[in-house]
Amino acid sequence: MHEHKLPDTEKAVLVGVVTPDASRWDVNDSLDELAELASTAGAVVTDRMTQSLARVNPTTYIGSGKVAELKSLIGARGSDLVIFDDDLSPMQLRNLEKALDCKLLDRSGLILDIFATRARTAAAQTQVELAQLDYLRTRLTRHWTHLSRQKGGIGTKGPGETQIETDRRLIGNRIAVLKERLEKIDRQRTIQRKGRKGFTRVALVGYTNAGKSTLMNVLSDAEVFAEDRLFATLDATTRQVRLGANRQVLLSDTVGFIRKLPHNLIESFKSTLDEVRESDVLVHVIDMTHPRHEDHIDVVRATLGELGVADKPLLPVFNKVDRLEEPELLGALRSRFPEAAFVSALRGIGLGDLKERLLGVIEHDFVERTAYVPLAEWKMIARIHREAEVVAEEYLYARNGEPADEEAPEDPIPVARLRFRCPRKFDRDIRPVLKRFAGLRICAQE
Ligand SMILES: Nc1nc2c(ncn2[C@@H]2O[C@H](COP(=O)(O)OP(=O)(O)OP(=O)(O)O)[C@@H](O)[C@H]2O)c(=O)[nH]1
Ligand SMILES: [Mg+2]
Repeated sequence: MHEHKLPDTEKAVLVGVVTPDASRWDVNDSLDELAELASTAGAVVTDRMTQSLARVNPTTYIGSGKVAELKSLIGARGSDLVIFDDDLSPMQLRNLEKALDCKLLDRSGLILDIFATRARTAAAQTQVELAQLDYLRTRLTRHWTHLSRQKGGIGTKGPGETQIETDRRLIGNRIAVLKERLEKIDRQRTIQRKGRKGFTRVALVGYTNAGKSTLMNVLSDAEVFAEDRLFATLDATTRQVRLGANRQVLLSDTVGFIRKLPHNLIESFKSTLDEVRESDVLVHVIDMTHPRHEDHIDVVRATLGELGVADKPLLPVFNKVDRLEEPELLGALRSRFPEAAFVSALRGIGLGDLKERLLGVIEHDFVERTAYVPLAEWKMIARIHREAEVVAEEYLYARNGEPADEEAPEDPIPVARLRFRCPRKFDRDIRPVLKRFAGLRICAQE
């Protein structure tokens, strides 16, 4: 429905390397995902080529014999492009281009390309273009083309051919313009977010295609674009959701994660990902029917770590139970993740339990406090308003401790009594500071 017309699809060869490095994925799993990314970008994968190496070849990624083999394969198939499973260094890229004389893409380039075709809002487009330019800056070569440009699809406002051909300085200028535009968007978003103070904020996170947007839709009656394609969502959407009789939260849906999400993408998606950083609680949506869901969980955790939010309270939600083919898996996951919810966002199964568990996480991680703060300490009062949910506030007069001189007591000072709800972490931070005012004695009302 939202799809633009795809002209002739391009034929792609995928290339991956098997190394003894245990931290790497199995090459076939990795190429499966790369193939999925390639088809999302509009290419058809005709062949896969892998090589076992002690380590990735620093000059040509694969060995020279394999390069020759790849070249004849390209000739025989009439391939349009080669996609490498790892990111190529500018040197590898130059050497491979010389040897293969074919269009080349690497994992990051492909992901950036998909982002470019999917970006719909001005903010997402600016963020993607910035990431693309940053990435392209070191890779300006003749055959380094992006799929989206050929499709002439949505979001092709990325770096056009002419700019690539002109020179890096132009790119530098453009980057400066985009950064400025992003800063402006950032400021607007910060203002918007300020208006949401007082609500508990929950962010949906998870691997791409896990079902975050579908869950968002079913929980909030929102109309968020969900599709069986990678990176359907690039922009954060926020909706109000009722969890219990008198408990509303703000739920945000945001961009999905993937293994090796390019660094410059994380960097430029800062303002979108702020939604995750500033939330109180995370809901981690996992497609339990995906054969690699365990790896997906690890990738999401690592990405959350990179975003600096690894210690936020988190509710795991295993999705797509309706499609589960191995019933044993359900039992195994339930015992490993006793706190998790098991749902089908699509069929609306398990949503009541999910809401209850989410409420439990929220209640568990928030405390209610009362504090007296002199009005002169307005910065402290402002901080509490900013970071906590102030439930009640009143103004009184108080004296500091017992009067030193009974005959001539000091004048009372105006203080605020604040009752607020806050995350435990904020409570820990602010308690020692509030101790300073522990000696305040409220004066009897005159
Ligand atoms: N069978 C089944 N399919 C589901 C369920 N939830 C989501 N899906 C499907 O999974 C696909 C991806 O769903 P989305 O909601 O777009 O996933 P997402 O996590 O938002 O993906 P990105 O925005 O790409 O990160 C869609 O085709 C959904 O219809 C479910 O509970 N059961
Ligand atoms: Mg989505």
